Amino acid sequence: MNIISTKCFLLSALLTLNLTVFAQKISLTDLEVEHLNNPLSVETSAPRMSWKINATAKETKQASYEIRVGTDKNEVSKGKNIFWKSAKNTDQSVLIAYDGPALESKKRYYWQVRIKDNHGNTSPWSAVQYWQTSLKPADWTAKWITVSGKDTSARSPLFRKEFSLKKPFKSAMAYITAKGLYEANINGQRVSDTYFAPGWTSYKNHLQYQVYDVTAALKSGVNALGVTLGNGWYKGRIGFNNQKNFYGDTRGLLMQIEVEYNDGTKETINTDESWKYAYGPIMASDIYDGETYDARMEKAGWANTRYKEDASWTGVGMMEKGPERLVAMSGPPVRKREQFKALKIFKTPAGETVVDFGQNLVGWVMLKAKGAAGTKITLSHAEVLTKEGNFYTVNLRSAKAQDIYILKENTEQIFEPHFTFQGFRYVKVEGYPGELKPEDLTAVALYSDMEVTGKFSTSNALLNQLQHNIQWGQKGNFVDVPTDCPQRDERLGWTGDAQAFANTAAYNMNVAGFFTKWLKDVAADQQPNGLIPHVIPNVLGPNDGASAGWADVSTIIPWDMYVAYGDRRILETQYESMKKWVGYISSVAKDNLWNSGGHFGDWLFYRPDDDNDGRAAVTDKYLIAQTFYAHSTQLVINAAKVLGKQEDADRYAKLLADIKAAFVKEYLTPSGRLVSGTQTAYVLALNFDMLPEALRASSAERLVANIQNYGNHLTTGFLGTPYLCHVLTRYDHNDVAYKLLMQESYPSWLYPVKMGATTIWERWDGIKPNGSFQTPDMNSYNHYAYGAIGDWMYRNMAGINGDESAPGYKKITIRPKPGAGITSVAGELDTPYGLLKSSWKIENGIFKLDVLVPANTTATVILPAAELKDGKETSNKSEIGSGVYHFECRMAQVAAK
Ligand code: RAM
Repeated sequence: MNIISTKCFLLSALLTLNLTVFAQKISLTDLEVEHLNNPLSVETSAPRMSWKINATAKETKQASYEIRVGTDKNEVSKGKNIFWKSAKNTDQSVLIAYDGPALESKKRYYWQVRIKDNHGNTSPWSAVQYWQTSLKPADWTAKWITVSGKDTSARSPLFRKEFSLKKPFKSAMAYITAKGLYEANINGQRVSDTYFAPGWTSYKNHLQYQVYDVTAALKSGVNALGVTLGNGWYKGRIGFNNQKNFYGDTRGLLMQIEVEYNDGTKETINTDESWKYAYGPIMASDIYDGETYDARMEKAGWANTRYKEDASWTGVGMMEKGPERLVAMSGPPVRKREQFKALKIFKTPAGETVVDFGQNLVGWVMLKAKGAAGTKITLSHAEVLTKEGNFYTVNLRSAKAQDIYILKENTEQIFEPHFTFQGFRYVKVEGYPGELKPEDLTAVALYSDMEVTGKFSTSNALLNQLQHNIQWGQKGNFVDVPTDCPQRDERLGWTGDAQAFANTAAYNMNVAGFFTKWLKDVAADQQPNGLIPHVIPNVLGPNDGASAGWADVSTIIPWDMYVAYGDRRILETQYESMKKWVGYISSVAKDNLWNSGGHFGDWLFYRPDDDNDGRAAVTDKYLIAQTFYAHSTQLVINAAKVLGKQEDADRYAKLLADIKAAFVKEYLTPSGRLVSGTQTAYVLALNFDMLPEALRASSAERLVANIQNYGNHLTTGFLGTPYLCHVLTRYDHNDVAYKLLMQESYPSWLYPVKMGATTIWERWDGIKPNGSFQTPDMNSYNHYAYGAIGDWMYRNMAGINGDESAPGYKKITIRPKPGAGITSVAGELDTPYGLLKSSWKIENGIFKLDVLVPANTTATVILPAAELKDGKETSNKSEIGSGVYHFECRMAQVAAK
């Protein structure tokens, strides 16, 4: 080609490029399979694909899609060798199930999608994405290995093996799991940036394994594998009864690396009799107590090749396969997230050296130190200081929460623990050689790596801090399972807390995968008679369960996830468990009344110390139980309808009518008073529609009167709190809901904020107004349950609402309800369809709302008053499609309402 024709060619290429760009009015982003980006361990035979549509035109909807799947990336992108394709005229773009020929195990499938929209635009084919299928049981050829003899040492064993790859290879996958926790290395490098693998599940039922693409970590020739094991949840201390070895007394490792050579042949490297082990520098490690690391015991280069010292290592012991089922990991892994510099280092009145990181967080401290060999540095963790300013750990109960580092010879080292995490804002440092400087410490937050989906801010700084505290309560307690607290000798998957917070959690972050994983354990640990344990995974007694509002997690969270993510399969998978739970209640109920068994009731409700006036807000526990009996039954009806099980729906509808009738007979006086006159009683009765229609408005008045009687304070505990403001708003007392929200004195959401909280507290008065602490027996400063108000803030302040009839935000309602003199709110939610925004401000008496509606959805916008267009007022309700919109209305009208 001569120069001129090259130029012409370039010009025409550019033109084509420009034209294509111009023509691309729609494109596809955020492609996912089973809620994950290119997942490596998909267990289902019908993986579901989702995509989001980027569109410039308003009112864009998908008219049709075309998906193609194959096993070769290049060919898929050229449309060749496609073994499943699907083209449908539909606006479904979330969770489309693969429906082709049976998938092979441990194989990567590539896929691509393009769509047409309602305006006649066609998107280009999306980038090629993939999912990889999990192993079938017969694929496991590795053997379980452990130490030789009994596994009684507190130290962490290091397992090691070298092997050689003799030919050029194209791919290598590692499949790893452990009893205990593992940290795996290849050629001296961690195989991944994830922590606390294999995660915590109901180990006796199933144990997760992880899949890593280790192609880049391996090399031709000799390679080394090195894996450290820790006790973790499996063998370490678990629960408040000082249990050890709960799941088993022997740590074990199962690892299989499958290499595919360029010539198509394969080789597998397994854990087996050929491995060796020795004890390393982790002298003791336990989730509650912390870790002791003696750098003098390090074995330099042990996880790499050319480590000759392993001549003196011991041959491993072999372990029988247990009864557990190995399952592919389905939720997000734990990763390192935010890091915090030391804000200040100071001496307490007691003379201790303490570091303040400014945020109560969950994770650990990375410590830089240099000193004489044998120097012992102890880091202790605490959430709060006493009113005198001293380091306070009594509320950690028996959890030592201490990391101890013993230095080797005078070289600078950076320490961090491996198999433990602590909940802390302050760290006490003892034994540090030389002067401790802020740059010697970094606090690292670790939690399940969920994508942040929600943003919420207002013109009020205290509310913004509350939202911050809610988010940090979530971060600290979503460490592989949803826990009540992250710091004391507990840290358990308390079901009541999880159900109270699930909706708020789903606004803040994408928790679909996280809860899908945990719900499997809810079903796995459910007793054959339907009883749901108090904590999941269950480490209490098998029959410690069936508490109203706790066990109902089995119906509540599946439904919440269905509504938030449009995930019908969660309902399908959990449906039997949901029914079994309602079946359990029916089996213990008499005349349709659930009035037996032990219940936590409205846990941690308002209760003054010296209660001569009888102001404690005690709600009859069986009254509460009856409302949750109804709620769970209602959710089974909802699920039955979604799943097309009409007979079930009818049967449970009949049951529900009986449950409500029994409630009215037992707990409501003819004039409309509940036998417990508490806020929680009215809130639950109203929220779950327990009362005859005619009495609802007056009951809401009683609720308001009660709130006023406490000087506009809430008195609710774990069960009433999540619904309190919702009920007030629903029954036209939005102003009272705002009064509760804005209340700054105890008990209220903003009281802890005023007291300097950076997370949500377990109790309304974790720190009392005089600076003293609540009982150390149970006083966590990082407990998300009361953070459930976040759901109301997103729904009513930002106005962002989904719709049960078209879940996953396919249909949206934007209905902001301003109040309390707040002049602006900005809300965002990255829905399964894309980004949704709803932000408003009030200027010169005009309420101004800006909205972004994602493509392929529709929204109903309901303004607080009639819309103001060209100086004229029209309806306050509009139906819109995707795009950016602006609305205005007069605030005077709102105030007049
Ligand atoms: C304590 C915690 C937890 C709660 C149970 C009933 O362990 O407060 O959050 O769910 O009690």
